[in-house]
Amino acid sequence: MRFFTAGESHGPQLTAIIEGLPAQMDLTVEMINKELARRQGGHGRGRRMQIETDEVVISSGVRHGKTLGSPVTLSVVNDDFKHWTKIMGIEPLGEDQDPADIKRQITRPRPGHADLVGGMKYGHRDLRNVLERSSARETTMRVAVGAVAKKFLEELGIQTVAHVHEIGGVKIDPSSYEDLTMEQLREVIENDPVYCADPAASKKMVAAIDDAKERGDTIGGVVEVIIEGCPPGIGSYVQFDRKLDSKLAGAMMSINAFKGVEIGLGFEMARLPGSQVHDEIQWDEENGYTRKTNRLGGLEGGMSTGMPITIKGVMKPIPTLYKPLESVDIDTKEPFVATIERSDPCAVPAASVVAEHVIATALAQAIMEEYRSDTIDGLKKEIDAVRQYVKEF
Ligand code: EPS
Repeated sequence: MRFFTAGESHGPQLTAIIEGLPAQMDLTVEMINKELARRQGGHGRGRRMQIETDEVVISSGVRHGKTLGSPVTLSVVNDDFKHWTKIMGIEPLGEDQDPADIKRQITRPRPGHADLVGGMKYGHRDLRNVLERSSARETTMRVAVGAVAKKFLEELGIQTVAHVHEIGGVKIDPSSYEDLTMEQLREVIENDPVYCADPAASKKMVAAIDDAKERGDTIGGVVEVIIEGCPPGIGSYVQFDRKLDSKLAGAMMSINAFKGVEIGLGFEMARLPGSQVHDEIQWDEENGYTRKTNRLGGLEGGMSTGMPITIKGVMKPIPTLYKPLESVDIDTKEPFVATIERSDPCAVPAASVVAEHVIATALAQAIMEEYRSDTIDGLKKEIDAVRQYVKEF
């Protein structure tokens, strides 16, 4: 399965094309819209989210609610485009139009954004040409594609959930979610303003976001994705580019503003002896091979072990600040203090939804690389056969 996304933040629409999905799979706009709405939510979002109501249009690859096996095209209209038709127009400028008159041109790169290097790389002296695509608005389509991937995984008995672990230095108490089922965890976070399972931490996170907003600053955090039901042996140790952990980590790092990834205990492993890191193996008739603990986060040797996969990502504070940072105007080469741009003080809750969807997409791709049936029922049979085989191995 491969896919592309396209679209500028204030352009007419965002688009994705997915190719290689199995046929006969249930797919509706409702399944995707539910996830798009979650991505738009979470305490700490800015004014743009009051303008947009992201709703997907499916314009190919699905008929009467089922995938055809042909490419699936998804699109979401940018409601804000109506305010930007002149600035973001597609048609060439008329002879009577002076490019210098185009409004909202940007010659002042924001520290921490793609603005400056992107302008250099593509020869854009109006840095708007960079930020329109580097904007996290793009994650809308990654969630849309991921919602399709999540449906695919669900059909194979694989569940995913993501939650917020930390915001602005406030950490979750792990005992608040460790004993919850996936379903319970999903329910708890869906009713929480920052998608966090620990009510005490959540309150402090909301306060930290409000405080950052007041100070004209932004704050980052850590999100965790949990996957249950993945059969053992997805990915491989035989070649570096087939390792599942590297694919999942790469997917996490592809999210705007993400700067680091941890699998299982992650960086904590550096501080622990091997006896407290590796998970002892056991076997019983009902469950086959399992591990007594899951400190390696469901991955050994670049392959899924069959235990839950746990992967965390860290999001830096959004670099568009009301509190100005120093930069240099590319026309005058004079230093300036950044002007105020519209921004979200904290998008970590939304980023947890994005993380869940990009990880679901990467896992679905890895499964489709290894199991090749062209129908969803064919794939289900293959995966069920693997599950039976590994139990008796
Ligand atoms: C973003 C800036 C803001 C965010 C945007 C990402 O948009 P605007 O420039 O229109 O104020 O709201 O996020 C989204 C639009 C979204 O859908 O998540 C940026 O600079 O990355």
